[in-house]
Amino acid sequence: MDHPFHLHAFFQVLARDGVPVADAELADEDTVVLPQRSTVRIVTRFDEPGMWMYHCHIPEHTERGMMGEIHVEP
Ligand SMILES: [Cu+2]
Repeated sequence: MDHPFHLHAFFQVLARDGVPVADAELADEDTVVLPQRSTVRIVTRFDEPGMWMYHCHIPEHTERGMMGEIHVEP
């Protein structure tokens, strides 16, 4: 099934399944839908050090462990 991946920071999707997205599609987002067995490459910038959370936006998936933190050091 699809997973709406959410990061607690804005990012841009650079590629889907290894294929670069068109410049016109580049936009700041905080959620991207990931179809089953797909990948995305994103770029982001963290303005502050700390722990930045990411998770699937489907609550049952988050509760089952589809979440994590990115530790940003100063
Ligand atoms: Cu999910």
